[in-house]
Amino acid sequence: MSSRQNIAPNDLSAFWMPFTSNRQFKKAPRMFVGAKDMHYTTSDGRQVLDGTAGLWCVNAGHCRPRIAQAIGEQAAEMDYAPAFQMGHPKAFELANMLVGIAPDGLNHVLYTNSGSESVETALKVALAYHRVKGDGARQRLIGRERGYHGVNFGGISVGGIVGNRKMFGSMLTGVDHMPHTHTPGRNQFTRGEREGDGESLANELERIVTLHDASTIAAVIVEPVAGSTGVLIPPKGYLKKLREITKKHGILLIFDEVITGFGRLGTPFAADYFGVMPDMIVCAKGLTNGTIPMGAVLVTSEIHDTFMQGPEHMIEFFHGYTYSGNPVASAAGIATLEVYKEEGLLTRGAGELGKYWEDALHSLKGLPHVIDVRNLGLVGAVELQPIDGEPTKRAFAAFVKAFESGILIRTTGDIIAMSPPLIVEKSHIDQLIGTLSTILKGLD
Ligand code: PXG
Repeated sequence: MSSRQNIAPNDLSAFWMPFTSNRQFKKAPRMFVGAKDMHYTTSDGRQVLDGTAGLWCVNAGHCRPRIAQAIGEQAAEMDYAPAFQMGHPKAFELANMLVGIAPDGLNHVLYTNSGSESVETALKVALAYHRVKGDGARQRLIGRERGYHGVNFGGISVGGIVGNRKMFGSMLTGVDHMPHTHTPGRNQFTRGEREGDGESLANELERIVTLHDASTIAAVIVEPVAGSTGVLIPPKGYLKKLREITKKHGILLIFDEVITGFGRLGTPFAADYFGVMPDMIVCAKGLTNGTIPMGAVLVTSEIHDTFMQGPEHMIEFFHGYTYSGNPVASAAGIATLEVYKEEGLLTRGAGELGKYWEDALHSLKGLPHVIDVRNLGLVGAVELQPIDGEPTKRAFAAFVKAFESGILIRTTGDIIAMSPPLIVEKSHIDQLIGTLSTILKGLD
């Protein structure tokens, strides 16, 4: 008999889990089996408060009936339509809704299935845009140290997280990186954006432009607030200055808003929060409230129109995915944006609730191991002093204890990151931060 038939359905070995310590997990699995609004249900029947909106994506809270219904209906009515040379109404409807909430000027949408694919798509648009304009020498892409732009080759090349890069060879050539914006020792425990070094940090881009010459650079890509690396808030004036420099040199500016998009900062997009208009916005996650994989790239009319030339029967941009604008994903996106709108979720993190979140987070200052607290909108991070010689161990212990104590947090290195669903109430914030405080007091 082949060994195939001997594998029990609940055997954990076949699934090689992503970004997971597989051996640790499989010895002591942490399983969710249900979710509703602000909570998960574990396989042993416990309620866990979701302090991270899943993985920064369930912005409207879990299992919203409207979204579930839209998905079910669409799957029954028309499951799939070819993405190339054919259309279906909901992909267009969602694109119009997205443009409706996007900053003015971002008028066209390319669909993808994830943040990583959105990044690759935006980088390819940037390269092709310059080439179509007859400026094909602009091939360099500039990212930033500690940046996270997904896990595909373009994204890890412009990204700046060593663990995500070092195994994979030389990756894309012609890439350079600006310094990250975190200056520990100078800006610990800042509430929101700090003053002081925004311009000087952005001017590092001028140095890179001087080195390579603007005529070789296609685009700069940054997360407005760096998420995965541990919530790094940019200093005041930084993004404005990056915009000035890129504009001056004819370089496209791409905001990777996979995390900051859809209300995380108390505005629809971070571009709104910072008052800076990029040439493209990359998004995913919150677009479908985490239900169905979908991402998007929003581009200006200038970029879009540049491609719309040549014979009309010709394909203008040789790029796309089997599932670009998938009907079920589109239906999920439409229902999600309706829920955001009706409940005012895209601006809920501004004002009083954001202030409450900030105060709660900063109440952790002074607790054992806490060396920094950072926040903006409804995102926050608590940085812990690593255990000597054993980086990440302390924060991971906090994560496991948190799960056992009924709260879901996220850790990256020795940083605890939190980003609750935007439906969060003050009582949830109290529970989240209260439990975390108890855990921190008991950590080795
Ligand atoms: N860009 C940014 C800014 C992201 O945060 C991606 C691209 C890639 O998206 P996909 O959908 O391909 O995973 C991301 C994803 C975490 C965490 O806890 C962050 C992400 C994904 C999973 C976990 O920091 N960000």
